[in-house]
Amino acid sequence: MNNPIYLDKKNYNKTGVIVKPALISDNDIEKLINELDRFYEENKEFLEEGKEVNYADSEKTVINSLHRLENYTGYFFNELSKRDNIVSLAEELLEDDAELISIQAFVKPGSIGLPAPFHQDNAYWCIEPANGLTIWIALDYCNESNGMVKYISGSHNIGVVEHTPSLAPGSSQIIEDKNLPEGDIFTPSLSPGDAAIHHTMNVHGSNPNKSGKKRRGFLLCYKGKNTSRNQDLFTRYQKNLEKLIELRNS
Ligand SMILES: O=C(O)CCC(=O)C(=O)O
Repeated sequence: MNNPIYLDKKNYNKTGVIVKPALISDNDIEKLINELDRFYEENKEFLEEGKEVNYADSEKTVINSLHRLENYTGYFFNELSKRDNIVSLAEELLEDDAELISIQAFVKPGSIGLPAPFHQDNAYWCIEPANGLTIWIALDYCNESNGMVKYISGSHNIGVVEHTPSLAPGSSQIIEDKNLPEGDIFTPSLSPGDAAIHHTMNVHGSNPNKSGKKRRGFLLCYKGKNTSRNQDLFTRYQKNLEKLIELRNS
Protein backbone atom coordinates (compact mmCIF):
# COMPACT_ATOMS: atom_id res chain seq x y z
CA MET A 1 0.00 0.00 0.00
CA ASN A 2 1.13 3.57 -0.64
CA ASN A 3 1.41 6.25 2.04
CA PRO A 4 -2.00 7.10 3.41
CA ILE A 5 -3.16 10.65 2.90
CA TYR A 6 -5.26 12.59 5.31
CA LEU A 7 -9.00 12.29 4.82
CA ASP A 8 -12.07 12.54 7.04
CA LYS A 9 -12.61 8.81 7.12
CA LYS A 10 -14.97 8.99 10.08
CA ASN A 11 -17.38 11.02 7.99
CA TYR A 12 -17.02 8.63 5.04
CA ASN A 13 -17.78 5.64 7.28
CA LYS A 14 -20.88 7.40 8.59
CA THR A 15 -22.32 8.74 5.33
CA GLY A 16 -20.79 6.49 2.63
CA VAL A 17 -19.70 9.49 0.59
CA ILE A 18 -16.98 12.11 0.83
CA VAL A 19 -15.67 14.95 -1.28
CA LYS A 20 -11.99 15.32 -2.11
CA PRO A 21 -11.28 18.75 -3.63
CA ALA A 22 -8.78 19.20 -6.47
CA LEU A 23 -7.94 15.54 -7.04
CA ILE A 24 -6.80 16.20 -10.61
CA SER A 25 -5.44 19.30 -12.35
CA ASP A 26 -6.86 21.46 -15.16
CA ASN A 27 -4.28 19.92 -17.45
CA ASP A 28 -5.49 16.41 -16.52
CA ILE A 29 -9.07 17.45 -17.23
CA GLU A 30 -8.20 18.75 -20.67
CA LYS A 31 -6.27 15.56 -21.45
CA LEU A 32 -9.09 13.35 -20.21
CA ILE A 33 -11.70 15.14 -22.31
CA ASN A 34 -9.51 14.85 -25.41
CA GLU A 35 -8.77 11.21 -24.72
CA LEU A 36 -12.43 10.31 -24.19
CA ASP A 37 -13.12 11.91 -27.59
CA ARG A 38 -10.22 10.02 -29.18
CA PHE A 39 -11.41 6.78 -27.58
CA TYR A 40 -14.89 7.22 -29.01
CA GLU A 41 -13.65 8.17 -32.49
CA GLU A 42 -11.31 5.16 -32.61
CA ASN A 43 -13.78 2.62 -31.28
CA LYS A 44 -17.29 3.83 -32.08
CA GLU A 45 -17.98 1.22 -34.76
CA PHE A 46 -17.34 -1.62 -32.34
CA LEU A 47 -18.85 -0.29 -29.10
CA GLU A 48 -21.83 -2.29 -27.86
CA GLU A 49 -24.77 -0.04 -27.18
CA GLY A 50 -26.23 -0.62 -23.73
CA LYS A 51 -22.99 -2.15 -22.44
CA GLU A 52 -20.24 0.19 -23.55
CA VAL A 53 -22.05 3.28 -24.73
CA ASN A 54 -25.41 4.92 -24.10
CA TYR A 55 -26.75 7.85 -26.08
CA ALA A 56 -28.88 10.72 -24.85
CA ASP A 57 -30.78 11.11 -28.12
CA SER A 58 -32.70 8.68 -30.30
CA GLU A 59 -30.52 9.56 -33.32
CA LYS A 60 -27.50 8.29 -31.34
CA THR A 61 -25.37 11.33 -31.96
CA VAL A 62 -24.89 12.55 -28.36
CA ILE A 63 -23.13 10.30 -25.83
CA ASN A 64 -24.59 10.09 -22.34
CA SER A 65 -22.22 7.50 -20.86
CA LEU A 66 -19.27 5.25 -21.68
CA HIS A 67 -18.60 2.02 -19.76
CA ARG A 68 -16.01 -0.77 -19.55
CA LEU A 69 -13.19 1.58 -20.57
CA GLU A 70 -10.83 -0.56 -18.48
CA ASN A 71 -10.93 -3.12 -21.30
CA TYR A 72 -9.07 -0.73 -23.60
CA THR A 73 -5.41 0.26 -23.32
CA GLY A 74 -3.24 3.11 -24.52
CA TYR A 75 -5.36 5.99 -23.24
CA PHE A 76 -4.68 8.61 -20.59
CA PHE A 77 -7.48 7.23 -18.44
CA ASN A 78 -5.51 3.98 -17.94
CA GLU A 79 -2.58 6.00 -16.61
CA LEU A 80 -4.81 8.04 -14.32
CA SER A 81 -6.33 4.90 -12.78
CA LYS A 82 -2.83 3.94 -11.57
CA ARG A 83 -1.75 7.33 -10.27
CA ASP A 84 -0.31 7.18 -6.75
CA ASN A 85 -2.46 9.81 -5.03
CA ILE A 86 -5.64 8.29 -6.49
CA VAL A 87 -4.78 4.70 -5.61
CA SER A 88 -3.71 5.82 -2.10
CA LEU A 89 -7.02 7.54 -1.59
CA ALA A 90 -8.88 4.38 -2.58
CA GLU A 91 -6.66 2.25 -0.34
CA GLU A 92 -7.12 4.48 2.66
CA LEU A 93 -10.89 4.19 2.40
CA LEU A 94 -10.92 0.49 1.48
CA GLU A 95 -8.39 -0.35 4.20
CA ASP A 96 -6.99 -2.82 1.70
CA ASP A 97 -4.93 -2.82 -1.49
CA ALA A 98 -7.02 -1.37 -4.30
CA GLU A 99 -7.79 -3.23 -7.54
CA LEU A 100 -9.35 -1.41 -10.44
CA ILE A 101 -12.78 -2.85 -11.24
CA SER A 102 -13.98 -0.42 -13.91
CA ILE A 103 -13.53 2.90 -15.66
CA GLN A 104 -16.59 4.81 -16.88
CA ALA A 105 -17.64 8.28 -17.93
CA PHE A 106 -21.09 9.78 -17.41
CA VAL A 107 -20.74 12.73 -19.76
CA LYS A 108 -24.27 14.07 -19.45
CA PRO A 109 -24.91 16.66 -22.12
CA GLY A 110 -26.79 19.88 -21.41
CA SER A 111 -30.60 19.94 -21.86
CA ILE A 112 -30.98 16.24 -22.80
CA GLY A 113 -28.71 14.48 -20.25
CA LEU A 114 -30.39 11.32 -18.95
CA PRO A 115 -31.16 10.54 -15.32
CA ALA A 116 -29.47 7.64 -13.52
CA PRO A 117 -32.16 6.04 -11.33
CA PHE A 118 -31.22 5.22 -7.71
CA HIS A 119 -29.13 2.07 -7.31
CA GLN A 120 -26.31 0.46 -5.32
CA ASP A 121 -23.22 -0.24 -7.43
CA ASN A 122 -22.76 -3.65 -5.86
CA ALA A 123 -25.99 -4.79 -7.53
CA TYR A 124 -23.80 -4.68 -10.67
CA TRP A 125 -20.37 -5.54 -9.26
CA CYS A 126 -21.47 -8.47 -7.01
CA ILE A 127 -18.35 -8.39 -4.80
CA GLU A 128 -18.09 -10.06 -1.41
CA PRO A 129 -17.49 -8.61 1.09
CA ALA A 130 -18.94 -5.39 -0.39
CA ASN A 131 -15.71 -3.46 -0.04
CA GLY A 132 -15.52 -1.19 -3.06
CA LEU A 133 -15.85 2.44 -4.03
CA THR A 134 -16.23 4.83 -6.93
CA ILE A 135 -14.16 7.97 -7.36
CA TRP A 136 -16.43 10.28 -9.39
CA ILE A 137 -14.30 13.10 -10.80
CA ALA A 138 -15.95 16.29 -12.07
CA LEU A 139 -14.87 17.53 -15.50
CA ASP A 140 -17.28 20.51 -15.32
CA TYR A 141 -18.92 22.51 -12.54
CA CYS A 142 -21.42 19.95 -11.25
CA ASN A 143 -24.29 20.59 -8.85
CA GLU A 144 -28.01 20.06 -8.41
CA SER A 145 -28.83 22.38 -11.31
CA ASN A 146 -27.14 20.18 -13.96
CA GLY A 147 -27.91 16.74 -12.55
CA MET A 148 -25.00 16.05 -10.21
CA VAL A 149 -25.13 12.67 -8.45
CA LYS A 150 -27.27 12.59 -5.28
CA TYR A 151 -26.36 10.24 -2.46
CA ILE A 152 -28.53 8.89 0.37
CA SER A 153 -26.45 9.47 3.45
CA GLY A 154 -25.79 6.35 5.56
CA SER A 155 -27.46 4.01 3.04
CA HIS A 156 -24.29 1.91 2.64
CA ASN A 157 -24.89 0.54 6.13
CA ILE A 158 -28.34 -0.97 5.61
CA GLY A 159 -27.42 -3.94 3.42
CA VAL A 160 -28.73 -4.92 0.00
CA VAL A 161 -31.79 -2.98 -1.15
CA GLU A 162 -34.22 -4.66 -3.58
CA HIS A 163 -33.48 -3.74 -7.22
CA THR A 164 -35.95 -3.99 -10.10
CA PRO A 165 -34.96 -4.58 -13.77
CA SER A 166 -35.12 -1.36 -15.79
CA LEU A 167 -34.94 -0.29 -19.42
CA ALA A 168 -33.23 3.01 -18.51
CA PRO A 169 -30.04 3.28 -20.65
CA GLY A 170 -27.00 2.63 -18.46
CA SER A 171 -29.13 1.54 -15.47
CA SER A 172 -30.43 -1.99 -15.90
CA GLN A 173 -31.27 -2.35 -12.20
CA ILE A 174 -32.92 0.37 -10.19
CA ILE A 175 -34.41 0.91 -6.75
CA GLU A 176 -38.07 1.85 -6.97
CA ASP A 177 -39.25 4.79 -4.86
CA LYS A 178 -41.21 2.49 -2.54
CA ASN A 179 -37.98 0.63 -1.66
CA LEU A 180 -35.76 3.67 -1.14
CA PRO A 181 -34.14 3.80 2.28
CA GLU A 182 -34.59 6.77 4.54
CA GLY A 183 -31.76 9.24 4.92
CA ASP A 184 -30.73 12.74 3.98
CA ILE A 185 -30.06 13.23 0.30
CA PHE A 186 -26.68 14.84 -0.28
CA THR A 187 -25.89 16.45 -3.66
CA PRO A 188 -22.35 17.85 -3.62
CA SER A 189 -21.35 20.91 -5.61
CA LEU A 190 -18.07 20.16 -7.34
CA SER A 191 -15.63 22.28 -9.29
CA PRO A 192 -13.74 20.72 -12.21
CA GLY A 193 -11.08 18.38 -10.78
CA ASP A 194 -12.90 17.73 -7.48
CA ALA A 195 -14.05 14.20 -6.70
CA ALA A 196 -16.98 12.69 -4.82
CA ILE A 197 -16.18 9.22 -3.55
CA HIS A 198 -18.94 6.78 -2.67
CA HIS A 199 -19.10 3.33 -1.11
CA THR A 200 -20.28 0.52 -3.40
CA MET A 201 -23.35 -0.02 -1.17
CA ASN A 202 -24.34 3.66 -1.06
CA VAL A 203 -27.71 4.32 -2.71
CA HIS A 204 -27.27 7.05 -5.30
CA GLY A 205 -28.61 8.32 -8.61
CA SER A 206 -28.94 11.52 -10.60
CA ASN A 207 -31.64 13.69 -12.16
CA PRO A 208 -31.83 14.54 -15.86
CA ASN A 209 -29.71 17.45 -16.93
CA LYS A 210 -32.19 20.05 -18.04
CA SER A 211 -29.75 22.91 -17.74
CA GLY A 212 -27.95 24.17 -20.80
CA LYS A 213 -24.61 23.16 -19.27
CA LYS A 214 -22.65 19.94 -19.64
CA ARG A 215 -22.27 17.73 -16.55
CA ARG A 216 -19.39 15.38 -17.25
CA GLY A 217 -18.07 12.93 -14.67
CA PHE A 218 -15.16 10.50 -15.04
CA LEU A 219 -15.38 7.43 -12.80
CA LEU A 220 -12.69 5.17 -11.39
CA CYS A 221 -14.06 2.16 -9.50
CA TYR A 222 -11.91 0.05 -7.17
CA LYS A 223 -12.45 -2.97 -4.97
CA GLY A 224 -10.41 -4.25 -2.05
CA LYS A 225 -7.95 -7.01 -2.94
CA ASN A 226 -9.55 -9.23 -0.32
CA THR A 227 -12.89 -9.42 -2.06
CA SER A 228 -14.14 -11.77 -4.71
CA ARG A 229 -16.93 -11.70 -7.23
CA ASN A 230 -20.00 -13.85 -6.52
CA GLN A 231 -20.06 -15.51 -9.96
CA ASP A 232 -23.66 -16.77 -9.67
CA LEU A 233 -24.98 -13.30 -8.93
CA PHE A 234 -22.76 -11.71 -11.59
CA THR A 235 -23.83 -14.21 -14.29
CA ARG A 236 -27.48 -13.58 -13.36
CA TYR A 237 -26.94 -9.83 -13.69
CA GLN A 238 -25.23 -10.23 -17.08
CA LYS A 239 -28.03 -12.48 -18.42
CA ASN A 240 -30.65 -9.95 -17.26
CA LEU A 241 -28.68 -7.20 -18.97
CA GLU A 242 -28.68 -9.14 -22.28
CA LYS A 243 -32.46 -9.62 -22.05
CA LEU A 244 -33.03 -5.95 -21.24
CA ILE A 245 -30.88 -4.79 -24.16
CA GLU A 246 -32.88 -7.07 -26.46
CA LEU A 247 -36.13 -5.65 -25.10
CA ARG A 248 -34.84 -2.08 -25.38
CA ASN A 249 -33.95 -2.65 -29.04
CA SER A 250 -37.19 -4.45 -29.94
O1 LIG B 1 -22.98 10.28 -13.09
C1 LIG B 1 -24.12 9.90 -12.96
O2 LIG B 1 -25.09 10.58 -13.25
C2 LIG B 1 -24.41 8.52 -12.42
C3 LIG B 1 -23.23 7.90 -11.76
C4 LIG B 1 -23.48 6.56 -11.19
O3 LIG B 1 -24.52 6.00 -11.32
C5 LIG B 1 -22.43 5.90 -10.45
O4 LIG B 1 -21.47 6.55 -10.05
O5 LIG B 1 -22.58 4.68 -10.21
